[in-house]
Amino acid sequence: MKINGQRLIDDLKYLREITATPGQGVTRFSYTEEDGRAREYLARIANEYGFSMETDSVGNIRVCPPESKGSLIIGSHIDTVRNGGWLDGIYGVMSGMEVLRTFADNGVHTDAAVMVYAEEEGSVFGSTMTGSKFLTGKYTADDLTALTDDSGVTLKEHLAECGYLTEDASGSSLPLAVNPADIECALELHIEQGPVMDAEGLQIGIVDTVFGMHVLEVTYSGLGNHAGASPMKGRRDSMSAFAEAVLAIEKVALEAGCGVVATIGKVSVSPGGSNVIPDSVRFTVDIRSNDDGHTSDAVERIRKTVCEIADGRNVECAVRDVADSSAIPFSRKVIEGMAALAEEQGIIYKVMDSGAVHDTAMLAPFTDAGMMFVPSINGRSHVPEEDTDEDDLVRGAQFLMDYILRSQSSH
Ligand code: HGY
Ligand code: MN
Ligand code: MN
Repeated sequence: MKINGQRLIDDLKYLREITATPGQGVTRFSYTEEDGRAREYLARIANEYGFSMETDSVGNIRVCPPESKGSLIIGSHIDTVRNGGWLDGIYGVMSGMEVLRTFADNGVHTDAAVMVYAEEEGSVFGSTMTGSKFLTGKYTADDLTALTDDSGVTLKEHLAECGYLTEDASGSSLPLAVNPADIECALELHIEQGPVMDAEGLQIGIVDTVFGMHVLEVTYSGLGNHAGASPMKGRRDSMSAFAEAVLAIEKVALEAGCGVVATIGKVSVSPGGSNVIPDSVRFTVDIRSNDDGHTSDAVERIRKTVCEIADGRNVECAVRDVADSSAIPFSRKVIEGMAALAEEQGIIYKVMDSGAVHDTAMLAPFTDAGMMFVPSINGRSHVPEEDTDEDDLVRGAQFLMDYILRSQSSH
């Protein structure tokens, strides 16, 4: 059964234009007007095919064909980073929609459904995989007020504004799109977002382990003052402390080896005048590896290092743990099934880890979960240059279709 590759590419090209930063990549933050327009596009397809489309209290979406039990979920996300690419997340969602449409077009039953996990990037609330963390109980109703955007507005307020949180959420009364206990298999098709497949000429990546991650937020508070009238000696400069910390953190990651990565991607300076010594600098540190021991060693070394730098410069240091998730291995059954299919089809594939995190990993403790990758040109992602050959995009979606057909027929 062949998917309609052109329809998939046309969908992706249409959705690429739903961005808050036209001409500068795709910016489609959760709970914004752009997010709403992408949801409307999904609703139009669901309506045309008579699929149900439910949105839960945190904004996760479930699209399900009328006869389907929805026991196999094909998931990903529609939100992006700022000035991101046109494929991250949305490729997996639209490939899932293409699979459901292909089954319907051919009059073949499936128990598959598509899941859109809300706020996967954490671009608004700082925590990745937010929707799937609620679905799997890592986050509870208490986190609706604990998670806030940069201006202090809580997730709960955003959700109420979008109309998703219709009742006063408390404890287990948070209505969610699926109960992981009802899921027999969770799959995700995604771009690799790294250099391996492009460099090695691979067609399909089969994911073994998704990296664990830990995000710290560090705030240095020094003494704000006049840039010209303050002698260099005796300054308590939080910007200089930040600069020293950046290079020290890089050194910790390089010395850790074992594939540990650490990134400082977001920094804010107060008050932010060119003629003012900052009174504070706040920055995030995103630390990851495929082994929780290595990740936590690096986290603790970095926590200690940033505090020592503060002491040495007589600035205060506050460290907040923003988000974390363990390194998660996918189901051997799914990995072996995908590898067997790739062998049979003569596809050039590799079983590999994922440095990027993905919602389907949150479901892995509850069900047979697995992921497949297609190459990213030049290994770029989370940038406007993110791209994948159309043949690779169609091959990936067809592989997803074939894997589902195979697993359905073996039931
Ligand atoms: O950060 C990640 O790995 C994912 O893109 N949210
Ligand atoms: Mn993604
Ligand atoms: Mn991403």
